Amino acid sequence: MPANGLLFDDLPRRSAPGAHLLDGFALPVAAGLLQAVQAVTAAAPFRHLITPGGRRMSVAMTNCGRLGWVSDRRGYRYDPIDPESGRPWPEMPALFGDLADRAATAAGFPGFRPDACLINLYTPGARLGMHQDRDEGDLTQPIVSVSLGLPAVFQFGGPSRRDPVTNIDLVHGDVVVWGGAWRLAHHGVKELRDGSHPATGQRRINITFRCAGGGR
Ligand code: MD3
Ligand code: FE
Repeated sequence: MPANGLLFDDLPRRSAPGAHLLDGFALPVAAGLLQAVQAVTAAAPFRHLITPGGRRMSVAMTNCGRLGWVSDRRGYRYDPIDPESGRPWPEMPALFGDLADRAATAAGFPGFRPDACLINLYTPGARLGMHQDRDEGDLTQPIVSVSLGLPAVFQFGGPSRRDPVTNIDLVHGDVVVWGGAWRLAHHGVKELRDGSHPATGQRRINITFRCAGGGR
């Protein structure tokens, strides 16, 4: 994978402006990010959400920031209140907002001010099926994704469910910025393999930053 380069420059027919892998971009702040995740989960613990179809997600989730992504039998939505606690989600740690803005700027999206931050926890066997992220109010803004801990095989396709799927490994410290033509690409994460990482033990944590509120 090219260092700090276009993610898809080796795949010219699938490349499009806006998708960038920033190899190891979060490494210098990884310990701080994990500490901040601890603080968030003390107030809003990881939980397994239920899909509208009634299935329990294998990935556990929580949120920080003004809006949090939630799923239940009624559907998917962004909500300012944590349904488990009845309180607002924890504030977004300053380190999160700073990293998200620096990564977005490095990828050509300056002035990124996410109002939602979804934190995913994978333990061995957890997976995320192919989906699009389209519940956000501002689809002109990218999504910034930070991977910590165990490596995962990330799958991405295209705007159509039938587009071919490519796999890439995301490892501890990787940051991906998905914008432009890639914003509505289908994507998923394969079943997490057993393993242990010095920073997280038998876990993978993925943090995504989103502009969910549509410019409010
Ligand atoms: C490509 N999370 O939370 S992050 C999600 O690793 C999600 O936990 C995955 O998909 C994870 O919704 C993948 C990478 C990602 C996030 C959003 C995207 C890739 C994307 C939006 C459009 C295209
Ligand atoms: Fe997603």
